[in-house]
Order: sequence, then structure tokens, then C-alpha cells
Amino acid sequence: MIKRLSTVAALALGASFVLTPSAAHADAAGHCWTDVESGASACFTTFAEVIDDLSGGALVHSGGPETFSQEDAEALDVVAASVPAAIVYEDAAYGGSSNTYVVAGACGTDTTVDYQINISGTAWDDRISSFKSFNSCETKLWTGVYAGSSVGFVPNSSNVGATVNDAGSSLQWR
Ligand SMILES: [Ca+2]
Repeated sequence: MIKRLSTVAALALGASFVLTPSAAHADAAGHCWTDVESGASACFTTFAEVIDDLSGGALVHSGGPETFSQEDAEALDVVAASVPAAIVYEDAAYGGSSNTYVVAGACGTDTTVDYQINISGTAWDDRISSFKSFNSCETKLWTGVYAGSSVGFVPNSSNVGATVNDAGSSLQWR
């Protein structure tokens, strides 16, 4: 009984750690993924570790997050429970730290918003400078919570522009 309780406590602690990405954690780690619907997140030193984690060890990605392609996304779709809607980057031109936002499935082809996430107060609030979308998704980055100034919906933006740069606080995908 004691052993069982310890195991549960350890799992709860692990879940709490995973679900609460702090700014310091993300800054130190460099490359993260975040599940848009559950809020679960994990961070790593390299982007290769992000893909390793999302694919359950089934895929090896040797390049940085700027090299992740739609073809790579489709390979991940086959083996992963969640699929990437977009990768956001700390710097313009898809540089610096990254966060891969994963969702349940590909985006639809109409203009209905399929997924959205409020990133206010997370490590990625006021930080995004460029993004790439995958799985038929287009990304919109807002300075407020689905309000304010925005860039998108567009598939990719190598530079979100002076108004939205380092000011984005929510994301939508359609
Ligand atoms: Ca930035």
C-alpha cells in the first residue's frame, strides 16, 4: 500500500512538472512541444529530442527545427498521437529556440478556427518572431487573447513584423 501511494505521488509530481513549463525551464532547454488541447508540454536541449519524444522514439530528426518539413510532419503523423500544427521560433527566419504546438489532427480546409491556445504567461508569451504551419493548418498570432493586432492566417511567416514581434500572446489555427 505504501509503495503504491509513493508511485502515485511520483506520477502526480511528474505530471505537474510536465504541465507547468516555466520561462526558466524553456529558456534553458531550448526546444519544446506543447499540446494545444491538454496544455501538456515538455522541453529539451535539442529539437531532435522533441521529435524523438513526440514519435515515441520512432523518428530521428538530425536537423534543427528550421529544417522540419511537411514531409517530416506527415511521417510524424503516422507514429504520433498528436500532430504538429505549427512550430514557433524565438527569432526571425526560423531561428533560436522553438516550440512545436501539437493538436489532435490536421486542420480543415474551411475558414473555421480548428484550434487555439492562449499563451499569456507562458514561456512563449511576447517571444515569437517567426512560425511555420503543418498539416494543412494556417497560423494566426495575436498580440492579445484572440484580439489586438495580428499576423495571419498564413502558412509561414519568417518575420511576424514589428507590431507583433515579441508581442504575441495567443495563437489560432484554421
Ligand atoms: Ca523573439
